[in-house]
Formats: sequence, C-alpha cells, structure tokens
Amino acid sequence: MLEKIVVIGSNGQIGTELVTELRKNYGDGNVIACDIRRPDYDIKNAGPFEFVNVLEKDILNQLFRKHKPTQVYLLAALLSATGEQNPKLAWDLNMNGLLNVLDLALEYKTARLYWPSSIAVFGPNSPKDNTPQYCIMDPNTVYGISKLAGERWCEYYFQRYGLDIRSIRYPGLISWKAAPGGGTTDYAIHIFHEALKKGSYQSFLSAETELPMMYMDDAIRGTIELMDAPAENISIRSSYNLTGMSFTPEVLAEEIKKHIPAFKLGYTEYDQRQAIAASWPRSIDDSRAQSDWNWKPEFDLSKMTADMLNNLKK
Ligand code: AKB
Repeated sequence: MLEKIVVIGSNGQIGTELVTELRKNYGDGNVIACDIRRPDYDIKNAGPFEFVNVLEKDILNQLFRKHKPTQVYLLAALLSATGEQNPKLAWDLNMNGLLNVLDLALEYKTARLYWPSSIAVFGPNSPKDNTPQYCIMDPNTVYGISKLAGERWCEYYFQRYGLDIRSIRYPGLISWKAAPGGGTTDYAIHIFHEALKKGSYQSFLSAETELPMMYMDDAIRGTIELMDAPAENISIRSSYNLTGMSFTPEVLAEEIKKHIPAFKLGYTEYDQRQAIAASWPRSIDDSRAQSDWNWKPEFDLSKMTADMLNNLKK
C-alpha cells in the first residue's frame, strides 16, 4: 500500500529527526511535515510542508481531506517545564490537539496514528525504580496530567472505535540536531553544548537526581519499529514504557570528563524543575515493549556521550 504520512509538530526535537527518517523510508513526497512555524532545514531539499495549528480544526480538516494520510504522527505539545508556565495553554494544546486528531483520524480512516506520552505520567507515589507499566499514577504537572488523560483517550478510541493508535512513554530524549523543547530533562542536552563551548556547566537539577533517558537515534528507531509492528503484537493501547539508560548529572559529568578532562559541573540555585524531576521515576521497566515488539536500545551512556560530543564538535 502506498503510505501518505503526516507529521504534526514536525519542527520540534523529535519531529525534525523523525521526518528525515520517514522520508528516507517512504520517499520525500509521501511525508508531509506540518508545524505552526516554517522549518529551519533547507527547504530546497525538503519534502512537502504545511502550516498547521492543531487547535484550528478547519485547517486540520483541510489537511486530512487533501492528503488522506495513512499514518499520522501527532507531536505538537507543550512539555513539562514550559507547561508549568502556562498550565491552561498546555492543557488546551495537549488535550484538544489530541481530540481533534483522534476524530479526524476516525473520519478519514487513517490506518495508524502515533501519539507520544512521557514518563511524566508517573508521580510522587509511583514506584521510583524499575517503574512498571501498570502502577499508581498521580502526575502533578499539567503536562503529566494531560499525557495520562491522553493515554486514556487513546485506549478508549482503540477499544470503542478500533482506531489503531500506538504510543510510547518517552523518557528524556538526548539529541544534537534540534534544540530541546522546554522539558525537565533538557539539562542533559545543554550540558554537552556548554562542555564544548565553555568547559563547564551549571545544572538546574541536583547532583543525585537520577532520571530515565534515551538517545534520539534509539527513540526514532523505536517509534518506527512500534508503528511497523503487526497490530496483533500491540497489547498496550495506552502507551508503552520505554527506556535507554538512567543517570544523574554527576554521573553524566564523569562520562563527559573522559573526553574533556577539565570539564567542571556546578549547580544553580533551586529551580522549579527539581521538584518535577523528583516526582518522576529513576528507572523504567520496559519489558512489555521488549516482548511485544522486540525493543532493544543500542545506545548506553558511554556510546551516547561519545556520539553527542563527536557530532556537536563538527
Ligand atoms: C520533559 O522533560 O518534559 C520531557 C519528557 C520527559 O517528557 N523531556
């Protein structure tokens, strides 16, 4: 079947790399990038682009009518830190954006829909270590609340209407191609830029704050593997736990020092993001993704650190 793929929120940290990978697999013309801003990448070599605000249902309707996508990736969202600065906007964008796309995917018979969730769905009373797929979930950020509610809607649309929707609870995503989008885990990207530029970094998370993380190469591969898996293998229609590694700022700094021995890590005054990080898991049990669709990360801390520094040096 000829695939037509629409990626909404294509200019963000994930979208930038996902669109490139999907265009390699399906051909430039079959992957329509959509965002509220024009993309930074070289427009000459890029495939189709459409201005789309996921909250404008008429425009979104025109997009579905024009392209009749077989697959849709909905990536537009406000993340944990920026969400706390504007909770109502975060709720509106994260929730109504999803509901708009769910309805249009049904109306236009989209074969498969992807929507990302996050480790932010867990909260202070969730188990912190090896956090299981199913456990107490009491998120206390508007981002986490919207992702947990979104997961319930996804499962509801699958059970009630048979919509083939797939999702991953991303941990912190580390990448060098596009800037991170205002999350609590962003320190783990800033640290690399500052290590190369200044030889030092002031972390807004404390030395011992351990969080689950993943290198973007693994995240993109995992996302496409999940979307390509046979429907009968997908036993979770809310969102899959997934992880690549876990580390603290201190441990990451030690790894960076193997490449930049003079690197110095300091810490800022208390930052609100510390409280968000403290409510999240330290590590994640992703055994369901392993058994359902053979998930296996390729990047550990040392491989990811070496790759980040090599690419940012270029
Ligand atoms: C954030 O920090 O908000 C995101 C996430 C873990 O979903 N990177």
